[in-house]
Amino acid sequence: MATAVGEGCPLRACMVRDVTHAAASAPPGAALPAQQTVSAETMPQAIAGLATYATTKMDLRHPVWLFKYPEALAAALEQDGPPDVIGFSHYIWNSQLSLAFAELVKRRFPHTTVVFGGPHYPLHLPDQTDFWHQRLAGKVDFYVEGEGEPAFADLLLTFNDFDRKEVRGTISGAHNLHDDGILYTRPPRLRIHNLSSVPSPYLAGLMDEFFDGMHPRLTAARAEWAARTDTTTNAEAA
Ligand code: B12
Repeated sequence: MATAVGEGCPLRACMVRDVTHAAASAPPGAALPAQQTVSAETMPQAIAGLATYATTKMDLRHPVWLFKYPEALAAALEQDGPPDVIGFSHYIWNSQLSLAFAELVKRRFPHTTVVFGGPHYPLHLPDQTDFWHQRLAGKVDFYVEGEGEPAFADLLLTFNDFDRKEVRGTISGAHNLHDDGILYTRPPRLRIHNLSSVPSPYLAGLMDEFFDGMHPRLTAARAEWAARTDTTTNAEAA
């Protein structure tokens, strides 16, 4: 990778996860069911960890923007224009909303690279290939399988130097369906055992805006998750 740790990285990434569904908050033109409830009342700690980890690997010219509420993301995209990279968490409870946003972003901002991550992803290659063709193709550029922090940071560093079309199966844990129709994959790397390598998003102040009724998510779950053997993937461990 040509960009060394600590060198300037001009990319701007923004992310959304566990988004609140509301009739008025669907992205314009998206066919989303009208819902009125918060689908996950937890702070977006996982994506915030991606952000704090990334800052240990590169100097981002623009801080990573975190989003939980779709209204805020839609407003930011309207007002501030497209980011270079946008990441979406993909859980069973926000799958449709994340995919609708991804489709909208791809339609309006084709140069923005869309990265997905999270456990709502098949475990085995044949199913992953079907999943890409049936749900992700045309909306998502990369899917990070398993723990996201190192793979996401590697992707950001790579996009800093290379066109995303050149990235095929070179980053552990990152999958992408190339124009040639082949799903390029590399298995996730070993799990992070030293969780202090992911600086606390709470101490970094990234969670402050989400003390608005959302519940903090504690790392106990991850400690349990990380304590399992290295021979299983995150999804298998779950
Ligand atoms: C803690 C937990 C809960 C908590 C908190 C949930 C929350 N919203 O935060 C509670 C008890 C509330 C809960 C409830 C439910 N849960 Co739960 N829960 C978990 C558990 C045990 C740990 C999650 C966790 O904190 N992991 C630690 C964080 C850091 O990891 P992470 O979220 O996976 O994020 C990492 C990667 O996925 C990836 N990543 C995530 N987003 C992104 C985005 C990008 C761009 C990238 C690159 C990477 C990336 O990188 C992150 C950092 O490494 C997991 C099982 C597990 N062992 O993972 C199930 C799990 C997430 N839950 C699950 C389910 C189904 C539910 C329920 C729907 C159950 C039910 N029927 O009611 C509810 C609904 C929750 C809701 N809407 O909020 C499923 C989700 C399956 C799926 N396909 O999405 C899981 C995976 C368990 C399972 N195997 O079935 N849950």
